[in-house]
Amino acid sequence: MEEYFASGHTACAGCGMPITVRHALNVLGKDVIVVNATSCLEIVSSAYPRSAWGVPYIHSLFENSGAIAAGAVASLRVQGNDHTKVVVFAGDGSTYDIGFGVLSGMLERNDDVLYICYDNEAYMNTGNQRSGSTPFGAATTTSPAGKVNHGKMQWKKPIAEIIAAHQIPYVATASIGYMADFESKVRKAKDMKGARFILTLAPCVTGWNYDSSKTIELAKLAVDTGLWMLYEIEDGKFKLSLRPQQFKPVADYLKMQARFKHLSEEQIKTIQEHMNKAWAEMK
Ligand SMILES: Cc1ncc(C[n+]2csc(CCOP(=O)(O)OP(=O)(O)O)c2C)c(N)n1
Ligand SMILES: [Mg+2]
Repeated sequence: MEEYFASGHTACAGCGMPITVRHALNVLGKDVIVVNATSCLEIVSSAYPRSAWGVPYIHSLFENSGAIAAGAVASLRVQGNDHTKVVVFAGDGSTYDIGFGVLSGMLERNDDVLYICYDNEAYMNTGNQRSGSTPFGAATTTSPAGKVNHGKMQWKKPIAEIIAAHQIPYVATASIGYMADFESKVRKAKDMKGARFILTLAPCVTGWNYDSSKTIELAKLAVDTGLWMLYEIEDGKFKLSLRPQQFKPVADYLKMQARFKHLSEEQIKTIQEHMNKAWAEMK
């Protein structure tokens, strides 16, 4: 099989992000233009004079990947090209926070763009600062755990729901722990028109601080504990992709990662209850 995201990039061993990008591009194929917001992905893949990209690639600012992608689509269509897909890869810092205004505009105009956010739950490239995506209780350099705070004090921003409120044709959540599900969502989104959004959980070895051989296991456990829900919202219709027969305790997931190591049993219970409530609301 031809690869469009080559080995030899400089991501950490076990990083979830190149796994996300490589598998998405294998499904999308050659006829794409990638727009990539400033992030770990840009740094590890495009240090001049080397490049990991086997497809055309534009690095955008942190805040404007939505606008660059919309411009690329407009330019292609004016040239009579209605087949090349424009795909954004962006991190959570860009998607949830700093690029959100421009992304919201892209969604509201229903620009013909597939936007894939690899969510590693913090600003990792600059050394693990908290983002709107960082989960409750996680320690980062700007939400440290100490005597007063137990890591981040706020809950994760429900970005997929906020995106879905723009009434675009397709919104989905995925995890690299369930690769066939992720790939089938990319395949479906590929052939749709208008704005499509896929949010993928992509563990970060250094920021989450776990054994680098456990990336896929962790990405699977996030789903199996119910903390990361897999679903699609297609033309406004919600469809759950997978419901674990029996949820594993959230502690199984939290205890594998040093970013949660300070949490008390009481705080873990709070997270368990929050997860139970999220599932009750989803139903
Ligand atoms: C407007 C702006 N603010 C801050 C930065 C510095 N910066 C570069 S990458 C980055 C972190 C990106 O976080 P995320 O989007 O989650 O991607 P990750 O690095 O985690 O892959 C930051 C803060 C920047 N480039 N532009
Ligand atoms: Mg990030």
